[in-house]
Amino acid sequence: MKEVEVADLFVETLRSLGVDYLFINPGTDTLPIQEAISKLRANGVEEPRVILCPHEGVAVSMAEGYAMVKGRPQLVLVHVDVGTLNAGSALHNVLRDRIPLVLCAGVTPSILEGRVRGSREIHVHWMQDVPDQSLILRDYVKWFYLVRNAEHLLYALARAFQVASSVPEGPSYLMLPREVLMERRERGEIPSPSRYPPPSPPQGDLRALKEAAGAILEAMEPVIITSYLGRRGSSMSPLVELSELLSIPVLEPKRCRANFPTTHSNYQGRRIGEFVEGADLILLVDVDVPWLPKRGGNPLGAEPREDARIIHIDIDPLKERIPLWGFRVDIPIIADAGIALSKLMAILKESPSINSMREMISNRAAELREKHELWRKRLAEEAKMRRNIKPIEPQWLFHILNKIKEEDTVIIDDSVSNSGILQDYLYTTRPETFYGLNGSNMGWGLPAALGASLALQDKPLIAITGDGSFIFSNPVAGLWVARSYRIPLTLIVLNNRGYAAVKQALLSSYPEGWSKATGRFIGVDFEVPPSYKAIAEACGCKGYSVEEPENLEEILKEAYSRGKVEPVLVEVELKSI
Ligand SMILES: Cc1ncc(C[n+]2csc(CCOP(=O)(O)OP(=O)(O)O)c2C)c(N)n1
Ligand SMILES: [Mg+2]
Repeated sequence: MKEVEVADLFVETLRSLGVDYLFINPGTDTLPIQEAISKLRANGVEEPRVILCPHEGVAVSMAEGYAMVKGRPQLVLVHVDVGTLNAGSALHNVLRDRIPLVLCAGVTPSILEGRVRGSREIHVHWMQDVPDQSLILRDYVKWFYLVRNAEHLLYALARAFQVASSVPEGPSYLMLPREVLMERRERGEIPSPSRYPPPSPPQGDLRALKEAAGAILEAMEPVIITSYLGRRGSSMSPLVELSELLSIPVLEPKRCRANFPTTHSNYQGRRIGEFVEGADLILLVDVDVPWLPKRGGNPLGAEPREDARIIHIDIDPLKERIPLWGFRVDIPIIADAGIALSKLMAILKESPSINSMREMISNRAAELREKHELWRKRLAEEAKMRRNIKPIEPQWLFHILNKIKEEDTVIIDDSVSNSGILQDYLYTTRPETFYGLNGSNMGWGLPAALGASLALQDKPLIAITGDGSFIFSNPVAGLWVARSYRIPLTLIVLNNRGYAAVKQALLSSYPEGWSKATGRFIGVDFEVPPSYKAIAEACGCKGYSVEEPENLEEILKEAYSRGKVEPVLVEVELKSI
């Protein structure tokens, strides 16, 4: 039988694992895989496609962006300990956003003598020898494994994909020693990944759902709070049905997905405090932080009633990866929330008590409509009041952007301190048209949007990022990828000359502090910001800059239309922090 290199078997397996793209940043340990792909290409096989990412953070966030749209894990391949360290903070988002992803890193050769193929040969092979490479990111992966021999490499690979794809999804980490990849062996049977599928997600325990239905029917003032239900597009419609059946307001403390049509009269935005405090029943659906401690005028601050019953339907109700969670729940239900909501609906619809509730339900509907319309009217007025204000105000920006974007335009939200306003103004009506960062690692927007755009193919995409987050994202690496691989997108950089989020937090923690009294805030502003437009142009992308509120619409329109076919950056000058 013909001998092959183990790396050949590795790359041949990737296709069957659903890998369309390999996001790579190479080193001496990844050479066998690069060589194997070259061999594949020579044989006319063009998949998986390879994207060279000149920074590992870009590779991880691109793979995240792709998987969040497609639902399938992709492969990121990086260089030993150093590549893993660079990948690290982007991996925080993958874990927090519950996105399936497989990260592979090489391992420096452990065989010192040169007799074995792949063994140590250059200076860095000693420098990159660390006691336990997995320690770098153990807290950020669901599963990790050091491949010790060729025999089990493919089983480990299949398992890495299986674990990453099982709910709650997340990253797997596989460490690949070079000697193993370069080993020659007879082409044995490649284990079929179809024999290692992820288990189907839990559907919701019927007894618990019946109990939940009973509690919902008894409630006079129920509310629904969600954040990432829309991770499966089909979940939006059961939520609409449930909200309509009983006229229950739907709130989003942090929109991470398109969960509910935001133009629906039951939709009440982020006004958590206003709705939660009177509620006697709170239905939490796929949400990590439903409200915040009450403080100042924050609309997310709330103290639920002591006697409020709380139901929680979530793919991850335990939040095991958040050591201290603390929200009390009476009826926790682990389930794919879309499926569980459909089952809940079936139970509710059969209930005889619904008929006697008709009047109350229609009164609630009318009340919610009025609240929704008043709120929308107020938002529109607030935007219009700012139409001539320079520097441009975010309300005006997002009001205009909302007019320009189409119903199926995909929004990637990395707008940090402006994310609440963005959420208020940008209508999200269709499933799978909104992706917001749930994690907290800055630098996500550009690379995540690039990955999403690859997955979306011809669908238009607008990404909005803070200037700080943009700089964190390794913009030269990201924009180089955008240009080199001709990935279309419209990226809006919110230039407020610094870290508004940190400044706001400082003020809120030290309302009477030195920073406030002296007006000198340390470590938050970019006094002399770079030209973001010039950075785009230096990378071969089209760049725009807008300062005048009256030019905003025209420039955004032009940028958006170009951004459908090429990478475009628009820098919008907002008020300095
Ligand atoms: C990697 C990383 N470093 C630091 C922080 C802390 N941090 C949170 S928000 C923020 C500022 C982000 O600035 P920008 O993107 O300009 O958004 P703005 O606050 O101005 O809206 C920082 C530094 C973080 N979340 N992630
Ligand atoms: Mg900023």
